[in-house]
Amino acid sequence: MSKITFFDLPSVCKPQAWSPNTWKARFVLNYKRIPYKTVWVSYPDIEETLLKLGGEGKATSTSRDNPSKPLYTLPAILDESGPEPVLIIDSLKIAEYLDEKFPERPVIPKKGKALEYAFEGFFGKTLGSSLLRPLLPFAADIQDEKGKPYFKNTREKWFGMKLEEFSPEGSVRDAQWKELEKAYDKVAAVLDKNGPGVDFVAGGPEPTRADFILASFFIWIKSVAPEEWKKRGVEQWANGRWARLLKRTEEWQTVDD
Ligand SMILES: N[C@@H](CCC(=O)N[C@@H](CS)C(=O)NCC(=O)O)C(=O)O
Repeated sequence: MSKITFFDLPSVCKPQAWSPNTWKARFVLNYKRIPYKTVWVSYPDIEETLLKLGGEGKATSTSRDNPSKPLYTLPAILDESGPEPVLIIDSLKIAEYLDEKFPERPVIPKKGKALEYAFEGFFGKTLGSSLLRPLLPFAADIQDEKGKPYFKNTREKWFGMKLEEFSPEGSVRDAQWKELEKAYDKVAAVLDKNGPGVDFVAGGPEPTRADFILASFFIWIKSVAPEEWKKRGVEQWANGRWARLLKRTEEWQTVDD
């Protein structure tokens, strides 16, 4: 019997789940049909929560403004099905752990592993910062009360500007969305190499973690900025490829809110 707790970031959205990084892991749990329970942890409580569960030394990176300070992040899972509880932090490590423990319905298939691993880097490089400037102000708005000031202060510090300056309405914002669409078109151009009618990155009938990465970011955009989502016609981008991906992964977009 699986006894897994999934740590996710709360929001005022319905359902609450909004973070692209945590969605990457939630998708894996849902796809593999592993029972779990969500515990919602606001940004300022992440470090304390994970340290209490034995997360010491498991920070995924360091703080942008203080490279000597470890940065504790979500997603994380706590597996209490064995004799000792196991805490896993980081969406990729979670996918690897769950594939090992629950080999059915793998999300990192045995064949083509190298490309599966390379995809996340390619995605990150191609989308680069195009996603952040237009989306972060919206992500700030949907934080819970506790997370709001933390999100605003940290992001303003990282970028050295006020949230209001990230994506001012008008020509600046319009250009950012055009740039974002163009960056996504570059990803689509690579996926088009799979041939017509193929929706998933690895080219097979089942999704892999790469598809969940893509879908997670679209869920992020759609949940934090629903008006922009409509206004910018994201569902029409890349000949509807992204809308199709969301449809085909809908089954695994459930949240135990
Ligand atoms: N590589 C990590 C990245 C996780 C990450 O950056 N998570 C963000 C939430 S989207 C976080 O927890 N940030 C903590 C903070 O900003 O203090 C993963 O894939 O799990």
